[in-house]
Amino acid sequence: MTDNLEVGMKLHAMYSDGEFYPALVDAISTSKNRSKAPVKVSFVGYDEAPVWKSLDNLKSKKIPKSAQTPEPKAKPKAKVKAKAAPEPKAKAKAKAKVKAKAEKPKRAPPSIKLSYFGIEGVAEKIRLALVIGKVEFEDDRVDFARWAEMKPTTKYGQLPVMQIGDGEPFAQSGAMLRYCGRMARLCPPQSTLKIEEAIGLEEDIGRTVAPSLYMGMKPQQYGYPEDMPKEERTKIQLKLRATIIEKPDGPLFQQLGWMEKLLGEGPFMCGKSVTIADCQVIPRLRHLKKGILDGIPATILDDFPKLVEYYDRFHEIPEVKAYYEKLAAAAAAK
Ligand SMILES: N[C@@H](CCC(=O)N[C@@H](CS)C(=O)NCC(=O)O)C(=O)O
Repeated sequence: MTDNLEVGMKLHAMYSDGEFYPALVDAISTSKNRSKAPVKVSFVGYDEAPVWKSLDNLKSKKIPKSAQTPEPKAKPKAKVKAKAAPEPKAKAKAKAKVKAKAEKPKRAPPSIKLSYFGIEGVAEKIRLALVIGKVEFEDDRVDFARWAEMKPTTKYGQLPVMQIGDGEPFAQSGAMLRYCGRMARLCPPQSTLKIEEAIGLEEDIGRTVAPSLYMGMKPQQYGYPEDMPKEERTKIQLKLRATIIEKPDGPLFQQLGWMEKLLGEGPFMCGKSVTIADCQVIPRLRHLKKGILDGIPATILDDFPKLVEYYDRFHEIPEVKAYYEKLAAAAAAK
C-alpha cells in the first residue's frame, strides 16, 4: 500500500484536531512493527516533531482509495457476535447493529456553546471565527442577573466559557479562538508565525488601552479606593487616554501604525486568506472606532487609511456582513 509513496512527497495528513493539513513524507517503513502506521510525516509550517501515520490518516492520489477509507470491519465482528449469541433475536439485533454502523453517515460534529456577555469584548473573535467558518454554535449571551448566579460555577469567575458537546466547560478566549479557528480552517499552518505576531500586536494594544478602561471599572486595582467618585475616575481615564493617542509617539498611535505596516498590502492580516489573526484584530478596531471610550475619538483610525480599508473589506465578507446585519436587526427589534 505504501509502494507509490516516496520520501519528500507532498500529501495531506490528519492532525490531532482531526483535520487534514499539508505534510511531507519523511520516512516510509516496511517493518512489521510499523505496519499500523508506516509513514512518517512532518506538517508543513509546523515546528513539531514528525509523526508516524497510518494510511487512513493520509490523503494522496498515490494511496489506493481502499487504504484511505478502510472498509468497515463490521462483518467479521458480526460472525463472532453471532456465535456467542446464537438466539435468533440476538442474532438479528447484532446484524442490525452492524448494518447501522456500516451505513452510519460521518459523525456529526459536537455542539458548541459559547457563553459570554451581550457585548463583543473578548469573545467576539471566537464568534467571528465560527461565523466565517460556518461552524454552527450556540451564541449564549449572559445577562448580568444570570451572571450573578453563574459566576461562582465558573473556573476563574469569568466569561467566556465554552462547552463542547456535554464535556467540561473551558475558559480562556485565546484557547477557544485557536480551537475554533482550526475547525473553521482559519489557521493555515504555514502562516502560524505571522498569525501569532498579529495576535501578539493586538494584545499589546489591549494592554495599552486596559489601564484607562479598568480605571473606570476597578480603580482599586490601581491603588485608588473602590468607591472613588466617577468624576475623579474619568479625569484619570482622560489623562491616560490623551497620553496613549499622542502623535507620533503615544503607544496606541504607534501600535496602530505597526498594525498597518504588518497588514502591508493585505488584503488580510496574513495575506490572501482570512485567518484567526483577522478575527482577533477586527474586534479591537471595532471597539476603538465606536468612539465609546471617552478620550479616544471615533476618528482614531483616520491616520491609518490602509487599516480602514482593511476594516471595510473584512466587513464585506458575506458571513460577517450577514452576522452583523442580523445582530443589528435583533437590537432594533428590542
Ligand atoms: N483571559 C480571559 C479574560 C476573561 C475576562 O476578563 N472576562 C471578563 C469579561 S471581558 C469577565 O468575565 N468579567 C466579569 C467578572 O469578572 O465578574 C479570557 O481571555 O477569556
